[in-house]
Amino acid sequence: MTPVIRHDWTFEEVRSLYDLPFNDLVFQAQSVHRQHFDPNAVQVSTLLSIKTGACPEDCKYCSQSGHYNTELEKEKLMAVEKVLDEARRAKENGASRFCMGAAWKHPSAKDFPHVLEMVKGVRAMGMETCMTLGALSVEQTEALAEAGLDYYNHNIDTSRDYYKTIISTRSFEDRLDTLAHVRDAGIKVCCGGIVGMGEGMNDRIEFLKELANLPKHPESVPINNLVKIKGTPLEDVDDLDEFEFIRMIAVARILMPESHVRLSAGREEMNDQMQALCFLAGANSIFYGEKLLTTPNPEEHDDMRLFQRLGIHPEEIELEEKLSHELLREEPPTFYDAMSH
Ligand code: SAM
Ligand code: DTB
Ligand code: SF4
Repeated sequence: MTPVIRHDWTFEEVRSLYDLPFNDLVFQAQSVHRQHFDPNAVQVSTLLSIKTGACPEDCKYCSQSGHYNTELEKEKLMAVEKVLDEARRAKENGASRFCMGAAWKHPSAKDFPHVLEMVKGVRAMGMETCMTLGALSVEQTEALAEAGLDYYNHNIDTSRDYYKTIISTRSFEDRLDTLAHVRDAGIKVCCGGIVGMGEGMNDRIEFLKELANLPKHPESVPINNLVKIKGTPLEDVDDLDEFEFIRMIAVARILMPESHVRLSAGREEMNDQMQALCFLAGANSIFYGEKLLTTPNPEEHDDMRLFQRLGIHPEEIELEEKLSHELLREEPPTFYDAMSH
């Protein structure tokens, strides 16, 4: 029998999934999904940009690259207390994970101790922590693990081949190196990419194949639909067909059955029906809160309403965090508690 978790997918195999009739593909993805997850639970993360803009990298999709004039307001590293205030707010609103992003090539020796304090502070609130700070050395990765970081986000973004046309200031291999450090330090990996950047179907298939053939499947796989940013080289790129996007979610679900697949950037432009189809195709995580890093995300009450209409509930946080609440004899807030705020 074919093992459930595979790391040896061929291009042809992935392509034949991608090419299935839409109903067959979504049915297969939903069947796989049900074997591994509660089909009505969606994990909820909130994002915060802790250092914004003036990034030395030249990612052609990004509002924060210093190479393009995107009229973004730049901000240096936020104070730890301010970050913790935002995390508290996210928790009150029902998020179970707090993701902090910085526009760096890599964290500097000066900034790094503050970042460690942020991890410790957010964890102490009983939330899962996630960071995305660019490339990491082995030492930095180990220090983050020690501070209690749960997830590190580091995307491969697209196929190896197309990567070169999107980013010139670092390589696909550099990304794989940091991912290896993160995995080796025992931090969970969040790794995915962006579609709708003018890539071809073969690039999308190669991208999913690369993710599925990593030594271990990333625990979290964000699939972002490009948010077009004025001033970047991709500002006028053609939209990706919506069914192609749903196919990406479905194939990711089939290739990586135990991973959370995140319906990530781009939800602001999607209607409820499109998002419902993404959940049906196996997406089971979202970013929640009115802002992603620099661009808008759906309003919180719209997401709550969508969850209620679909009978979806937010996924429970891990046992370890629940235990800490029990020790404090307090009830962890639920997503729907936030509705009465
Ligand atoms: N600077 C760090 C890095 O690149 O690793 C972390 C932050 S970066 C903004 C995180 C990810 O967000 C990128 O890898 C990319 O996949 C996604 N992203 C950035 N800008 C986007 C956009 N305009 N539309 C969709 N996704 C985007
Ligand atoms: C990921 O894959 N998507 C998030 C997160 N990882 C850090 C970021 C999306 C950013 C969308 C554009 C913006 O808001 O600047
Ligand atoms: Fe910098 Fe990350 Fe944006 Fe690239 S994606 S320009 S590394 S913030």
